Amino acid sequence: MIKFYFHPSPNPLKIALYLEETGEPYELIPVDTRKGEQHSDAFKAINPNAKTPAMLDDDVRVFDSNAMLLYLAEKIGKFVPADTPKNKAEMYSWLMFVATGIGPYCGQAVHFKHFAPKPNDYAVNRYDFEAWRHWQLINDHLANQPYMMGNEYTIVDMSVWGWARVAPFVLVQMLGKNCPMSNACSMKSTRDLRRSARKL
Ligand SMILES: N[C@@H](CCC(=O)N[C@@H](CS)C(=O)NCC(=O)O)C(=O)O
Repeated sequence: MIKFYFHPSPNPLKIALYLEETGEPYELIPVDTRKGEQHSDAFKAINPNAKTPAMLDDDVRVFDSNAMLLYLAEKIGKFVPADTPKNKAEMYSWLMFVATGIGPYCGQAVHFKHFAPKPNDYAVNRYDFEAWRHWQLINDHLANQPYMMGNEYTIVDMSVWGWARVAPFVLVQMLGKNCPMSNACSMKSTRDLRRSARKL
């Protein structure tokens, strides 16, 4: 059975959603990153980068959330688009966009807005600008289609959802009814319907 190393934060939640959506059996192993448990030698043998999420599938280790989504989707065969070059190109592009853009910029925006010991306008403005710019792209992309890949709910939506949940905390001004990014803010692709997402 899959051993899933978890902390309740955006990147691990993408994987929790996939496992819940597919019903794949897994054992959840909490890693308390606030206590520094990610730095133990035992955990670093699974993820040398010392971050959650990670997993062990028998003797196969996988780390980094979007790599894990791809691994699981290929293995289980659910929530992946039809295997065409066009679909694959679109899926890889958006997954990398989340991994290298949404995730890091949102993470740093949160850090400098909410947790930095001293106010630093330069850092806040830099990461806030990029976080907003990245969410604007998602928002525009979802303006005329329900899901990131068009009409089909896939691992790309799960990857975006991990961060969409915390978007109001990242982009403070998004709070409120007149959210200027309504498509991204309400995360069209998972809203209303996904019982697993509501559970997590
Ligand atoms: N690129 C990694 C980033 C993982 C990451 O930043 N995880 C955070 C939780 S969302 C973490 O473990 N933070 C603890 C730390 O940085 O020590 C992924 O997508 O899995």
